Amino acid sequence: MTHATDIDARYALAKRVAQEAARRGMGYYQQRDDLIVEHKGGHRQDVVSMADRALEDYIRAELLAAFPDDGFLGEESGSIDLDARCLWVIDPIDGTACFVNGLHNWCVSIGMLLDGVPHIGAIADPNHNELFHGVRGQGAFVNDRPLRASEATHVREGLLGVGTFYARGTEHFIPFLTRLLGEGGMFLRNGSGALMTAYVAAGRLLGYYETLLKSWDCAAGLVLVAEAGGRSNNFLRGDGLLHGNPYLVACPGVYDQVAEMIGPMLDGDQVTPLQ
Ligand code: 2AM
Ligand code: CA
Repeated sequence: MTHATDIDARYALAKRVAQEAARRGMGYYQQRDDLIVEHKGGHRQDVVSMADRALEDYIRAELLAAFPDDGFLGEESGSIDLDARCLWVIDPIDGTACFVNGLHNWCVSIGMLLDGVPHIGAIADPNHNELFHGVRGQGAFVNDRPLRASEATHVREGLLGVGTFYARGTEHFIPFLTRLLGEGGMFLRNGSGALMTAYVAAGRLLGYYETLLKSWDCAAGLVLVAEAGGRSNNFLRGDGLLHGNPYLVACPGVYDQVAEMIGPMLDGDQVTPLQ
């Protein structure tokens, strides 16, 4: 049985570990010329470094030392007990391509699902000294400030975060961009799905669309968007937890407009995983 106090303790832990992992990440970032970078699946943009692996090991050890019966899913090391009621879903560095190239758009993302629903989120961005955090039903914050999604009612009122990978780029992404620009909208891609999700919760972006995102990139951010009054698609449907799905988060006033630009694949049948 998971009691309310357990949620409080996990929330405090998520914030502390995200901050400490981000602090350690900064150490690697400042020495990034010494990092050996590998390219996953032969794709130049899909990279992993020793920093990713070391930070994931640290995060997994801290979380499971405090809550040994919890489940765990991480980008770099795989899963432990996916059927546990409390399942941590983490990305040690989201925005690795930025990280290895000296661009400041990367963060540590720690989410926790309770009975399959995103419940706790902590996203630490050490380059801007921002910790985005929240708990389902208890609000979401950046540092001490409450998060609120934008009140815009049309895409032309702000910026939309976007992202895509490989094959799906030509299949879905270009037609989507054509529609967005046709409506007077404009896009931004910063390379970190977790940060762009946090920016939707903060009202800085109107929304964020990714043709296929992975669960560790958004498990934390989905809590923040819900608590900030934003909307999201049914991202975790099918085996979205393990293989990802198309992803949309947006303020309530533009969600339907953007969903229409994406078309039925947003909440359609399971997409074929890449690679
Ligand atoms: P990463 O930096 O943790 O790899 C930006 O568009 C987002 O795409 C980032 O959150 C990035 O996460 C993610 N990403 C990287 N490689 C991917 C892949 N092969 N499939 C889906 N998303 C990916
Ligand atoms: Ca990552």
